[in-house]
Amino acid sequence: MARRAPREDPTDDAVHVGGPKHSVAGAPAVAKALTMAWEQMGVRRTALTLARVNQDTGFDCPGCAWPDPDPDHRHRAEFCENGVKAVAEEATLRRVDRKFFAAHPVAELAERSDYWLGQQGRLTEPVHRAPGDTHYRPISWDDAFTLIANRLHSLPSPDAASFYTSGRTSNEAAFLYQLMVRRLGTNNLPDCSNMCHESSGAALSHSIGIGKGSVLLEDLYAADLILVVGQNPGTNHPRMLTALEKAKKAGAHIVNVNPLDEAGLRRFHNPQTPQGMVKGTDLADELVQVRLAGDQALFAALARLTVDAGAVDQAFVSAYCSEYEEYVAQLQALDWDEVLAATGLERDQIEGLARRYCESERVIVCWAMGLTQHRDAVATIQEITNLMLLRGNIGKPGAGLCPVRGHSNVQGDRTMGIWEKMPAPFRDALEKEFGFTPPADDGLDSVDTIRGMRDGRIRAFFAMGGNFVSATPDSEATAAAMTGLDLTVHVSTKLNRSHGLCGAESLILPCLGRTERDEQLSGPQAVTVEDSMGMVHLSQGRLDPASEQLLSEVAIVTRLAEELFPDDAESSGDGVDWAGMRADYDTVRDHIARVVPGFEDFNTRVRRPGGFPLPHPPRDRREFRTATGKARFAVNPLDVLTVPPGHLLLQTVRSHDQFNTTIYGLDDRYRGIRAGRRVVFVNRDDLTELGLADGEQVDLVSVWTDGERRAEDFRVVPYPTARGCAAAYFPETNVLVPLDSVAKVSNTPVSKSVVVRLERRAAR
Ligand SMILES: Nc1nc2c(c(=O)[nH]1)N[C@H]1C(S)=C(S)[C@@H](COP(=O)(O)OP(=O)(O)OC[C@H]3O[C@@H](n4cnc5c(=O)[nH]c(N)nc54)[C@H](O)[C@@H]3O)O[C@H]1N2
Ligand SMILES: Nc1nc2c(c(=O)[nH]1)N[C@H]1C(S)=C(S)[C@@H](COP(=O)(O)OP(=O)(O)OC[C@H]3O[C@@H](n4cnc5c(=O)[nH]c(N)nc54)[C@H](O)[C@@H]3O)O[C@H]1N2
Ligand code: SF4
Ligand SMILES: [Mo]
Repeated sequence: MARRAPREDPTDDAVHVGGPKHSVAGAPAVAKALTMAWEQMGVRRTALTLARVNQDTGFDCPGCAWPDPDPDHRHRAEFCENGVKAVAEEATLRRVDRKFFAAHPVAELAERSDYWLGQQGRLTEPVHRAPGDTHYRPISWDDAFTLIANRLHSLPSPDAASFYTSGRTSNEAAFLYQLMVRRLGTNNLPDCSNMCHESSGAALSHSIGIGKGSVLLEDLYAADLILVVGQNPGTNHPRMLTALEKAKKAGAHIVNVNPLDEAGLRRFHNPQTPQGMVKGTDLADELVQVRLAGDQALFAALARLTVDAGAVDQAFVSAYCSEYEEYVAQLQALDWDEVLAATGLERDQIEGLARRYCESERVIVCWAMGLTQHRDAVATIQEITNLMLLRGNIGKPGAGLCPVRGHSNVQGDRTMGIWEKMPAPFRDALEKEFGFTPPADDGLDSVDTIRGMRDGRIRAFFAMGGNFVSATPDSEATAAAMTGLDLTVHVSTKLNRSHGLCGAESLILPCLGRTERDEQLSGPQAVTVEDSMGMVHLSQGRLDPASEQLLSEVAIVTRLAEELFPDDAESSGDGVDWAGMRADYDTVRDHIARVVPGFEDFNTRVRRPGGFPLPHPPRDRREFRTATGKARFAVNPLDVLTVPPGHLLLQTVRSHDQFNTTIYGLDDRYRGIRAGRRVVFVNRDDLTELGLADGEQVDLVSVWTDGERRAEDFRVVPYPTARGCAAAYFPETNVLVPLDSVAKVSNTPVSKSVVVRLERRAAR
């Protein structure tokens, strides 16, 4: 099959609704993935590239952060449908060149959808839009670096710039990037984590002393009970289904806690085995169809029932935990009417689940965005942790907490110091290693960066990957803030809306992707990544770069740093040797080994097959480095979210054909949607109550203290979701999420419980 030209956006009336699927993966998934790959890269390149995904000597899948099995247990095809799409999106043969930029003014790019922009192909050379100019025009790398350095140096203070990171950046590039930014003098290092698992990190750091999950892949196979809460792995972590299938065969009971009965957790046809293709396995034994934002109440009720049943592991609690008495006192005040209203569940079902929890010796709770993007996300995750502590479900095989991360290296970027809140030990280690004093004050996260742009405190924005304008809340306000800046710089592989909605002066710096060969002075380079379970391993691309002009992210950072800090190049011996680190990434890893705990002997250990695990004190030896030196029961009062009559709670989710703001296609196969994205899923009974019919077109209007926001023209789809709840896709609905609607403590945008009403559109 020849590669096809990019498709245009179809009209909204093309959308086809077929109802949710009852089984997933299997032959249709393989067929769909290969068709998309062939369209983008042709047959030969597809075969060559896929043979190397997630293999020991290949590259890490640029999709999600789900871990790979150890090398002895890997299949020849160790990837999923959505991994293939992610690879095809990057390894595409389509190109955006100077003719493209001459033909499409910035004003036009600002109007295009992320789908259309992504379809144009890979960026091939650096481009610059001068202030007042209508177009991006080619610029040499040297001129680009000189210009950016001059602009950054002429800011009133380093804190007038903000440096974003998306989670695909390698450990090496991330480490150098934060080093450059801190050497410049600011901690303004927002990242996609701020919108993603920040709530998990904040909750777990307080409760167990480390912001990462405590579960390894083999633990899943030893669990008696696995709760999958607020997560849609069939779409977003497809190989997790393989792991759940194995867990199930080993005897685990699986419960899906979700307002939507996601097809991925129903029946799974494993494409890696012939039996799987034919028979399939029913994954979830039970659906707990909780109302949006009802999980804190649910888990508090489970904890109360555990205490009442006398099922607390007193030995564990007294040896390892603090604040137990305060916590139990609070549980005594639990109000069942409040629990039933918040969860929308029957008391029987909660009691049944509590019994199963108390009878299970080894329990794992997995979660993703369904928990983290709510106002009380941190309290909710702490409530889950409380429940798990009651029965010692941490630090033993087959049990633990498992936040499932999004971007393939989002966890690693944080480990490398991409964080606006710089911990003192990290700062001291940087100072000792590189001989300068990093800034001490906290910087701005993603939401505060937008506020800073809006208020004029931020004048320049630099992005290491990602699509800030589309991924962040309150799209209109954010776009206005971004276009009001003096300078925006985007290090990117593909075009997206942030390139059109840019500052007065703007640069796009095209970089290598995971799949591509990275040659430096000392020869071909590999980079490293950390998966969701804290395993660090190598990734080496082998494809010819999309253009000879592309630089690696490491090269871009180090060359810009040389322009920013010309004194470092003087061989006085005490500056940072940027050129040396660029020439040989082993040198970067030697620095990391001395700065970041857990990376001792990095270069040797990462070359072992499968890489190495990072230490996790609660998992490894039940050691909790919290403020009390013990695992902490967190006491958080219940504050149930109320919705005014005639309104619904809207969650914004991913379709099966997208990776965040990258839209691969317009179908959501498992939810029965084809050829369109402007749909809103609503419970049939709610539709009846609201006087709306299947297929009607509505505007979604969100209500917030500062006024209303509107997303126009969505088709109503009756769907089995919890009562009072609705769902629609992001980024189209980000316009509805108010900038000030953020989770307590973590400051994460509340993208999963937006109060909306549906307004019928006048008949057309
Ligand atoms: N193919 C593909 N893979 C991806 C991504 C992608 O876009 N496409 N994105 C990556 C990234 S960055 C991330 S963070 C992950 C995201 O992975 P997910 O978190 O699985 O992604 P979402 O689509 O946001 O789905 C949220 C799920 O939580 C449920 N949910 C929402 N609110 C609640 C609630 O209040 N309670 C409960 N119990 N459930 C709730 C929703 O119904 C939905 O099933 O996926 C990663 N992997
Ligand atoms: N309403 C709503 N909003 C959300 C969410 C939600 O559930 N609902 N989810 C949030 C979550 S969990 C996340 S993680 C964020 C995601 O926010 P981001 O990480 O900012 O967004 P992405 O869409 O993943 O970024 C895609 C862009 O990254 C660039 N890119 C791809 N690969 C590479 C690479 O190797 N190097 C470089 N330099 N660039 C590359 C491409 O140019 C591409 O256009 O969105 C958040 N926004
Ligand atoms: S599960 Fe995630 S990491 Fe694994 S192949 Fe699929 S997209 Fe890639
Ligand atoms: Mo994410």
